Amino acid sequence: MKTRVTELLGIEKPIIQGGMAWVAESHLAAAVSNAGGFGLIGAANAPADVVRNYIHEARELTDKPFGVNIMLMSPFAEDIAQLVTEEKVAAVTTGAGNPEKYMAQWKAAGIKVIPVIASVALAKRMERVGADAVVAEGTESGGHIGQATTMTLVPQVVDAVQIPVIAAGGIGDGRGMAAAFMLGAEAVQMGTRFCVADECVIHDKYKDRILKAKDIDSEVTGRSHGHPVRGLRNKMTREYLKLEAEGASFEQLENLTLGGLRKAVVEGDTDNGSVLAGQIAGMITKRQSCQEIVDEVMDQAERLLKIK
Ligand code: TUI
Repeated sequence: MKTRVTELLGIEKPIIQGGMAWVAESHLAAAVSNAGGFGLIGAANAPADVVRNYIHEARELTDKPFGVNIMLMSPFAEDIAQLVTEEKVAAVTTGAGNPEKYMAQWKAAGIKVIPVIASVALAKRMERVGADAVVAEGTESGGHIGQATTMTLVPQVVDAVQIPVIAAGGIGDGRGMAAAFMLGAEAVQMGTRFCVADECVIHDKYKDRILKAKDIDSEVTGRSHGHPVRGLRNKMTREYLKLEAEGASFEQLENLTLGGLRKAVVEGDTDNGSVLAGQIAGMITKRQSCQEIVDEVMDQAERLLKIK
């Protein structure tokens, strides 16, 4: 399936892996790229040395192109912006902010720039300052989220910009991918489905929590202080939402989640940690290799879109 996104990134299949904090490291990114999609290393809050190692490791594991996702709220965002320029990675995606000030240096280094956006306004602005494509990410996604749903955001962004649009949020199989293409998307980004991939190095208990999740197990914390984050309901989210309803301060709430993602991903503490995942978790019930995931999603989407 050829689209402007497969051309832009030099990939065979228009499936991009989300740049998930603590989850998207070299093994996962390389496996997705080897499967014909586009893998991403999630820089999250990691310092540049850690991300540099991931990039070098991924280059050992694949000859295919892969990218880096920069979380713009990270204290190291500036360092990572320089790092990707030096390393000349194939593409950069950005999240949780506006990457405008880095755009010129990345473009000059020949890096494709794909901001993740949650509104039409930011999509238009990113196009104006030279973005090559945007990821329109609906509120069904895991992690830090905007307000619009994928179903409403994607067609509105497609209508508003000329550059290709990649749909994200709530897409976990070929039906979701076909639906996104019907809305005008030219690729999809999936996160939660790749969390349970064999090549994904997160704790087994995290994977199990996703595999056992039901449709209504998704919860959003942090709405009261303007940084909503979606994950699976557990002891931590219950306490958090209780405190939030009681009007707790940002500091009190932050204490509850500090290091929470590490706790869940590395230690497997899915009760007290942050088990970030999208609303589609309830549909994800099997462990597969990245190749099996990419092939299965593509096959189903192509049949539905009647191009196979
Ligand atoms: O960034 C994400 N998802 C993330 S980042 C992350 S790390 C984190 N962990 C805990 C708390 C906070 C962050 C986990 N998940 N997705 C892309 C995304 N970007 N979604 C929404 C946005 C966004 C929101 C506001 C982009 C831009 C924006 O405002 C731009 C402006 O004008 O400043």
